Amino acid sequence: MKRFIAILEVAALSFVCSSAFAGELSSAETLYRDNCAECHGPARLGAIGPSLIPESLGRQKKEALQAVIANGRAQTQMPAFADALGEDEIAALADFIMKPLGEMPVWGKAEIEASRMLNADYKSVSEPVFDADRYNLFVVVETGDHHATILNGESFEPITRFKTHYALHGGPKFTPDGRFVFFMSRDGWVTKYDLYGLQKVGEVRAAINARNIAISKDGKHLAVANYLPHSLVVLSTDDLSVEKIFEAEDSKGNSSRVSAVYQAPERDSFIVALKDVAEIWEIATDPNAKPVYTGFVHSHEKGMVEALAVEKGLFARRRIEVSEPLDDFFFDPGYRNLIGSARDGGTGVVVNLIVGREIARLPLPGFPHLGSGITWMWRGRPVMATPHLKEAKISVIAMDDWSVLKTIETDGPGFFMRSHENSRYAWTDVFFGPNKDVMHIIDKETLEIVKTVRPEPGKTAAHVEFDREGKHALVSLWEDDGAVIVYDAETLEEIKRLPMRKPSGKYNVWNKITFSEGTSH
Ligand code: DHE
Repeated sequence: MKRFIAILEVAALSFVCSSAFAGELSSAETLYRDNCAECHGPARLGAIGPSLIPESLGRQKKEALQAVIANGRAQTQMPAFADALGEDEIAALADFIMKPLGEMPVWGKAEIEASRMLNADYKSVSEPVFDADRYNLFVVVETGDHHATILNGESFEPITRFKTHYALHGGPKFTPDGRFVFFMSRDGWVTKYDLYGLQKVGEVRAAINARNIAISKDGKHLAVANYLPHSLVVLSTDDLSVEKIFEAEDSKGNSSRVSAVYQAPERDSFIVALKDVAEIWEIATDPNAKPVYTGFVHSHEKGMVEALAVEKGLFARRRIEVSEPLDDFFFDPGYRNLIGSARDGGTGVVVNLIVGREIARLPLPGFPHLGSGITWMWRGRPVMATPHLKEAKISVIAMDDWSVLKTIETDGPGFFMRSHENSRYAWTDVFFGPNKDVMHIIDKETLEIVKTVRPEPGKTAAHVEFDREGKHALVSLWEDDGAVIVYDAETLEEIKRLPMRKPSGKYNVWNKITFSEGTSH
């Protein structure tokens, strides 16, 4: 760890010299240096504590940050500063950490490799060390105190619980055999965990600020999508070493944040969403991938069009030009088309991955959250349903002609939606607004809400995941003193409540490795 902190400080030096630290320090900067830098790094990039930059702080408001500085964080090493600092000083510190960084941090192969730590005590086992269906485990991410619980998906008893990095985000990703799981924190840490031996295998910091991860079809490569720096990092899932770093730039050299990376199993590739440029990338994960031409030029001499250059084999990159930057992708079951959100928050754009161009646009006002959509067959037609982050509705879209089949009114904007092949119901939360404590249950045949449950009045209910057979639906009580609530997926009655610390998401091994149509991938 000491070696990593030393590397982090060297990496930070370029900022420190060229940023405000080089000249007169403002009072907030002095306060930061004297009170925070030791744990959070001289340039706010994190050390033993998380990084303190807007990209990592997420949606936290100034008041919430002030409260953490004043009172500390329970069950962490974050101390309370209320006795040492005045209210004005705490407010100045909160303002300071909410300011964007002045320059792009350097976080290349050397820095990533230097952060890599393999667990010297790790011992590989040939069989799971617990007595439960290895495929029907749930991995529950508890962001309340930054832990993960491995839950038996039949008895709903916790098998083990362990500490994670601060602020995990996005779904953990599983190797195709369900043996290993990879977690990612917003601070860019990737952790490999053995679900048979219930041990951490190792970890590496792939970025300063990361968005999500995706695993390749063969389970050998893990891609990390990053905002800081602008990069896509590909790691070996075996030992977390760096295999490839793509600097995120379009074909004209314009730099971009990477919004997300997805596995396209049917295509044996990663699909990459770029936040600031009008391109989507497809990165081959098949060592024998067909050549991809990176451009064409008209040769007057030969009187013909010639290929400029070609990328082929593993990690060959194909650039798909689109009319505007697209985000938050959902794929049809065959991974032939993706639908992404346009920046206006009111349009879904369908891109056909075979021909590599847009084929349809559909009106989806109110910021659809396409990434958490689900799909099923409805009266012989493939449909998808998506909640909206800013409007109280669910859109049901026919994927054969990309028309909006139905808009279902809800009690407020939602975040996550879930179902299972064996269930006739789809569950969706009302994440925002006064009704954040309810979950709607929709009949997938009639497309009507058939029941609304309120697990705990006034407490946010969110994020559902089914067990392997689709017999139970697990709902999060998204609070620090929260719970995972197990419902019978047929009778829709609560059958068990397990106390948990803000269980932000839960992930069933079987549903993930089989790409169940009712869950995220
Ligand atoms: Fe997420 C998944 C993007 C805010 C909790 N979120 C994802 C994914 C993306 C994404 C691209 C899919 C990744 C994957 O699983 O591989 N999230 C974004 C945003 O752009 C947004 C709106 C703003 C941001 O700050 O990044 C955002 N997300 C949040 C939150 O505020 C949530 C509610 C709390 C948190 O922990 O940060 C949140 N996002 C989640 C969760 C998943 C997720 C729990 C995994 C869902 C799943 O079941 O797969």
